[in-house]
Amino acid sequence: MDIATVDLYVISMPLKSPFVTHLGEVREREGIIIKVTDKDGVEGYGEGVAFSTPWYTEETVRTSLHMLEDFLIPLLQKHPIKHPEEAAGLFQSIRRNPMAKSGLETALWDLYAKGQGQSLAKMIGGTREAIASGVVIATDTITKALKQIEGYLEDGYQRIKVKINPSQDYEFLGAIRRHYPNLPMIADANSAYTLKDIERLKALDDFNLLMIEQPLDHDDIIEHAILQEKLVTPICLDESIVSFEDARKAIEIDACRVINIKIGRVGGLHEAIKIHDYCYERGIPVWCGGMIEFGVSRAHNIALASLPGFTIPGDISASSRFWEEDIITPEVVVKNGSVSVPEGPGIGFDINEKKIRETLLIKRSYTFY
Ligand code: OSB
Ligand code: MG
Repeated sequence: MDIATVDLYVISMPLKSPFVTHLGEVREREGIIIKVTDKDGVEGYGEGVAFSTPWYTEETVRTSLHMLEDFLIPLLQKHPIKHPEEAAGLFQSIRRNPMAKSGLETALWDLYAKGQGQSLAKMIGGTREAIASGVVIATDTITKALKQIEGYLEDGYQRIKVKINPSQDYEFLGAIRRHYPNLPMIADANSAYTLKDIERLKALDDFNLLMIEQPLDHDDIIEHAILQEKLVTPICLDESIVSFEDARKAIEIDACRVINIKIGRVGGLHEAIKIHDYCYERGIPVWCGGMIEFGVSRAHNIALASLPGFTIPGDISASSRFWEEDIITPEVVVKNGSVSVPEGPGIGFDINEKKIRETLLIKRSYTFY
């Protein structure tokens, strides 16, 4: 891979409506778009998905920028690679910071696939032409939740995920279930509970949930295993899985029966595929999580979710779920509950350069010699 330049674009865009969880609200989304250009002028795009503040994981936009410009890009300048598979190994000398690594690594995957004239989905072994789409309800009243669900079901989404916490769970999910007895539904707690809440969590078995996502703390996999033993509802881990090794250990001790894979959270496409392959061999279902992301990350998610083990609809919604106008063209659209997997080279979407310019906060460029 003959890299000529790497460009970083920090952008910021307001969400159409606030994304509310017990951890706080997201109203404005900052993100880092990473462009890698090779000496033939081929461009690959990745997205750094850390948030402005460390509410979901410890990374932020600023820490990602620091990692990229002071460590990851210099490492790539010093050690040229032949294939994107090599990036994850190269970045191992830098501890953690998976979202910063993933932003650059995914750009390299897009660049390589484009250089080969092949779609990224095909290149990584994707087998689907379309992927099933789900959507997240992140709001604080039952009235608002029911109204949003009605709209999303009209749009065709195949399953919903509802954010819960100890002051918004049994009654909230019960109200939704009464309106929609058969709707495939996930409850995501983002670590709002502890093992002291075991009776509260057992009560949620009443609602025939597809799964409960990350009920306990981000590093409580032992406690998740204790909880899983007591629940009928499968536990899905999100925050607890930041590497392949985490996934392997969690499965080994039965801390979860489903895994939400996010490319950024696990440090890149290579690691995400490794987790997929491990789970696929063992019959553990996986699905692709979301990060309130822009179109570049959404496009990488689509490629990932085309792998055969992604059997549950992911948090892969249309661009219009969050944005008035996305930074890719065409935008991601949901038709009959599905998103089609593009066949064009790389991620299969173009960059909406006008939108990048309009939302740009910081631009940095690095030349490779
Ligand atoms: O816990 O899955 C999560 C968004 C931001 C941070 C964490 C989570 C989420 C979501 C997915 O729930 C939202 C989306 O569809 O992008
Ligand atoms: Mg989650």
